[in-house]
Amino acid sequence: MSDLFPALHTASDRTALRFGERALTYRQLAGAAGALAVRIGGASRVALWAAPTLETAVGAVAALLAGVPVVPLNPRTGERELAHILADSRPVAVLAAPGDELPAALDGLQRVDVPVTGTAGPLPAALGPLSPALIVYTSGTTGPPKGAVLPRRAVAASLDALEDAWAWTADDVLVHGLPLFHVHGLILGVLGPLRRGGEVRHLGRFSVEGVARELADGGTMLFGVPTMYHRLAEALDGDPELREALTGARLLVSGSAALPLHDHRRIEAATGRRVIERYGMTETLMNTSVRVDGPPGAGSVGTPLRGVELRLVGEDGAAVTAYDGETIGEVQVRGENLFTEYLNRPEATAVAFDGDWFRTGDMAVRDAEGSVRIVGRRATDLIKSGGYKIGAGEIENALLEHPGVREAAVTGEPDPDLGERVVAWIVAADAQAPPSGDELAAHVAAQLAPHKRPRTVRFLDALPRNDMGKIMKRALAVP
Ligand code: MCA
Ligand code: AMP
Repeated sequence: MSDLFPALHTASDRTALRFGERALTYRQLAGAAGALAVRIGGASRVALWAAPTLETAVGAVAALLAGVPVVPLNPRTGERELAHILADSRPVAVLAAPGDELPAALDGLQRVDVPVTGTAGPLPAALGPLSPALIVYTSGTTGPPKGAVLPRRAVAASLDALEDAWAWTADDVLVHGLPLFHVHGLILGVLGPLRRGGEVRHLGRFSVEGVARELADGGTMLFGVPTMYHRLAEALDGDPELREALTGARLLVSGSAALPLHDHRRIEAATGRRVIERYGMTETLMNTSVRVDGPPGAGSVGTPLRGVELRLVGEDGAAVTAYDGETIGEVQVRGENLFTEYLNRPEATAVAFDGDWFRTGDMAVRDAEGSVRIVGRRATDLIKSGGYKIGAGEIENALLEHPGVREAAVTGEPDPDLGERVVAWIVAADAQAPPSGDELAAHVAAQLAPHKRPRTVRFLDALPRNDMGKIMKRALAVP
């Protein structure tokens, strides 16, 4: 039935998916997703309304069974961003749960309600390794998000490399509350357990209580972004049940941004369990990880995963040969885990590669054991907030469309909870009557997405500019 999900052949009564009270066994999932796959078979591309529901998981599996490329949509995406994604990816239908309310922008698409019961019909036999599986939108420094085209082989290669690094098996029960429109929550967090034949329990939305409850009730693994581990670390002191639940887990994995040492240490001190970090990207899926059987590595993202070649390239364009924990270079990777292209963006795809090496834009060092430590990013105009990648340029463009804004610059500032916080620097159109910070935040949330809204808004008489008129972002600092 599927090269990606062998466990769907087994018709087993093992639980595959659990979202709160609702669950599906492998037998039920094979039926529901198989039935939907027959309905959408032959479509050129479908969108998936990726709310944190059972239907989103079934819809994604169905599209993969049918060999139909699927574009996950953040249900909170604002008007401007949604219009861009739809115009760029041109899906012919949208998969959604029967009760989901869809915005008017989707009116032109055929709506297909995702079933949670059904009987599988005939499916395409073999699909090529390079045939597109998912198109995941990701922000760059300027302009609207680009669609990373992820082939089937990248999904398989990356998930199998994680099986190797983490000894991930069908016995594992993965717990998380990640959003389902990004690689972390959807590919690792839903397709990962299904490829292993194990179970995923999704919390609907992240909460400390939900994590404690599900880990105490049979969960073996936890996935989260650093903000989630930070919130767990904050709660540990007064919460013996949480401490016990984390202590009992087989594997705690953090990714999407760097987990501060302080949080690593607090969790380890309270539970005796280390948090394992892995490093990935929408375009590359997973590149490195601390191994379950490897040396502990707080502050490190571990070694390259099986099948991933990694090099560091210095300012001079030459590969860094030192394994000294000091010499910094840009991380470049190659392997079957990579995307094939940015949809409709051949120039952007070309610049992203040096031959078959993908330039990640992340700066790192390597120690004598080959462990990688990420030390920064090439582009200052990319902000990681709560594990979401956010481009300064897209927010500036949205702010400039607000009538109360004459000039806008966006920067990231350190934030104890979110890692980085989006900060907007504004020159008001009318200095006597500037718009409020809340109004500008709501404007960005409505145009782009709530997680892209500025958390701090500062008003200036003028933005600092150099002789060429370019905004000097480095001169923008807390007044
Ligand atoms: C607030 N809200 C608003 C506004 N203000 N809505 C509209 N307009 C406004 N002005 C709403 C939000 O929608 C949300 O609603 C609620 O207020 C709280 O929003 P926010 O403050 O953003 O949430 P948070 O609680 O601070 O979120 C923290 C979080 C979240 C849960 C950690 O940042 C998160 O889920 N991060 C995960 C990101 C991720 O998965 N990244 C993976 C990409 P409501 O309360 O109803 O929700 S990276 C990746 O995939 C690579 C491959 C990798 O390496 O993993
Ligand atoms: P995205 O484009 O949203 O998939 O985010 C990918 C980026 O997240 C990478 O290029 C890194 O900058 C960052 N990232 C992911 N995992 C880690 C990690 N464990 N430590 C530091 N940065 C990370």
